[in-house]
Parts: sequence; structure tokens; C-alpha cells
Amino acid sequence: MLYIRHGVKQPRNPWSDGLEYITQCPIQPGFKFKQKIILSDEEGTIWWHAHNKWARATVHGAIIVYPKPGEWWKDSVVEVLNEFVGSGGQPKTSDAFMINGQPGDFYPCSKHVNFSASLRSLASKLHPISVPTKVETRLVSTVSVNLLPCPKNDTRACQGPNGTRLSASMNNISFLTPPRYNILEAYYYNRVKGMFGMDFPDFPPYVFNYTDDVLPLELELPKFGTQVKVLKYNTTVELVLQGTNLVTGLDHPMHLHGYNFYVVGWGLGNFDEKYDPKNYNLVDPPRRNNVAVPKNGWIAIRFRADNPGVWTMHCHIERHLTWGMQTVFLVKNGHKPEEHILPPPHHMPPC
Ligand SMILES: [Cu+2]
Repeated sequence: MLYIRHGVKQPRNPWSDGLEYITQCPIQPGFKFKQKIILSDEEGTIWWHAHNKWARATVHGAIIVYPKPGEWWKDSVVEVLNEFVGSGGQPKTSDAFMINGQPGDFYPCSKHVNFSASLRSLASKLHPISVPTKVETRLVSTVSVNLLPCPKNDTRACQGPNGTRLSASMNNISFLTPPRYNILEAYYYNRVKGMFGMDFPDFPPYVFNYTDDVLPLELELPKFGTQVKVLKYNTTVELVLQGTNLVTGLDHPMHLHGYNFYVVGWGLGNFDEKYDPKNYNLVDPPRRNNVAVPKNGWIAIRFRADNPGVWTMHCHIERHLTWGMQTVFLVKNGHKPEEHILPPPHHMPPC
């Protein structure tokens, strides 16, 4: 069993991020593991949930950090809390689809509207933001549903369209979770060899009309791999997530661990690297840790990689994550001691 706190950045402390085979090995029945939650500037309703297999569907709860009086989450915190308590269940799934507490409003109807302008936060002199204006690391990743051919003589395992198996990927890599060890410890103790690669592509390996109505079948086949993207400490990152219409276009609620990011733009169709950045909101963009890539559209996020560690990014739809819609950012240490990953806790679960 593993736990993560959704939206808690855990500065320099990936040890308690709780990802099976990414930041630790699972806690076996009868064993215990104390997780340290380091709150920094979080406020509002955040949640924790198990992060192995699909256990989060039943093992989860809320953490409520009350804002100081008069601060900007005051109203929405109450709203979210009431809804959550009233439901008797999980915090509503639209956690993934909300922009400042408003699901749906921004779902666009036309391909040519400038959506970036409708993405705003309550940034003000009192609540300043620090969206990176200069980007040092530029990344574009497709998010796709994929198909795999049926293994021979096993038609029962091939309930996907036309007798295939469904899969998913980012930049055409369907993420393989390491089977026994975990990425964080492998990196920290320098036992990387063969455990994972550092070749997550900066740009989509195939360039095509991502959101076309009909796409060649051969593009539906992903590669498999455990590839991380290495980021220099404190580099400013822009990541454009491009939804594709491979197999089927869908909304993908993408969640980044260890960070809050600014959502600077989004739109329908294919991201246009010349035209679209002109409409970015760099004045008062919303700050989030989870954002929906709109169906057959794109979203642009920015953050400063100032939290060293091993942090995953994945689609929060269980089946897509299981199919491999995931990647990992390995953020290196800075020069100063206070820019280093904290030492591991004494009793990490054995692998
Ligand atoms: Cu998804």
C-alpha cells in the first residue's frame, strides 16, 4: 500500500511521494512506513490516496488547509468541502477538470477562439505569481490512447477494438513501471544501470496532424519503456501536452507530482508553436497540479524545476495510467545543500 498527498509539493522530499516502484517499493502487509508530509504554501482542499494499482478508488481522504483570513481560496474551499462532505464519497472527480472551481465553462465550441484569455487566476499585488516568462527547457508531449496487436493464441486478452489490446502513451512511449526496484532509490544510490533510461523525448517522435479525424493505423502502436526526463535544478520549463485522436480523442486530466504549475494556454486542434504562444496568459494564469488536456486539443504549462527529486506526471484516469500514460521528471540537485534531496528516512520499505 502506498500513499500520496495530492497537491502537496513535498519540497525536496520525494521519499514520501508514495509511488509504487517510482519513489519506493510497496509496503507489504504487516509492515509499516511512516510518511512525512511537508506542507509549504498549500491551502485549500487537497487529498491523499493510495497510489498502487487502483487502490485509490477506496483508500483516500481529504486534508483541508485553511487559508489565512481574506485569502483567495476562502470561498472555493468551503464550496469544495461542502460538496465533498455532502457526497459521502471521494472529492468529486472533477478535481481533475476544474479551473478555479469552475468545471466545464471553458470547454470550447469553436476551433478558433482564443482560450488562453479565459484562463485566469485571482493574482493581484497581494497574491503575486511567479510564472516563468523566459523558458529554458521547452517540451512537447503527445498524450494518446494506443492499440497493441493481439499476442498469438490469446484472444481472451484482446477485448480492444477489432481484437486488439488498448494501451496509452506520452510521446509514444507507454510507460513501464519497474517491476522490483524503484526509480528514486536507483537514482539516489546510483544503481541506475538497466533500471530506467533518460531518453524521454523532448518532442513527439512522429509529427502528424494529431487531431485529424482519420489517422494511419501504424501510428497507433506505441513503444514501451521506462524513460525519464532529466531536468537541471531551477530550469524554467514549458510543457505543451498535445492530445491526439489516435484510437479516440478524450480529455486527459494530467497530474504532476512535486510541483504546482501555471496553465498559460490551451486550445483545440494542434498546438501552433508560432501563433499560440502569442495568446498565453503570463499575467494571471491559474496555478494547479492537475489540468485537463481537452479532447483533441492542447494545454501549455510552465513551472520552475526548483524541487529536486523524482516526480511523476500521469493521466489521472485509472485505466489510462495503467495503460502507460505516464512519464517521470528527474529533477537534479542544485549546488547548495538546501537545494538537495533530503536524506532518505531510516526505514524505507524493503524491495
Ligand atoms: Cu487519460
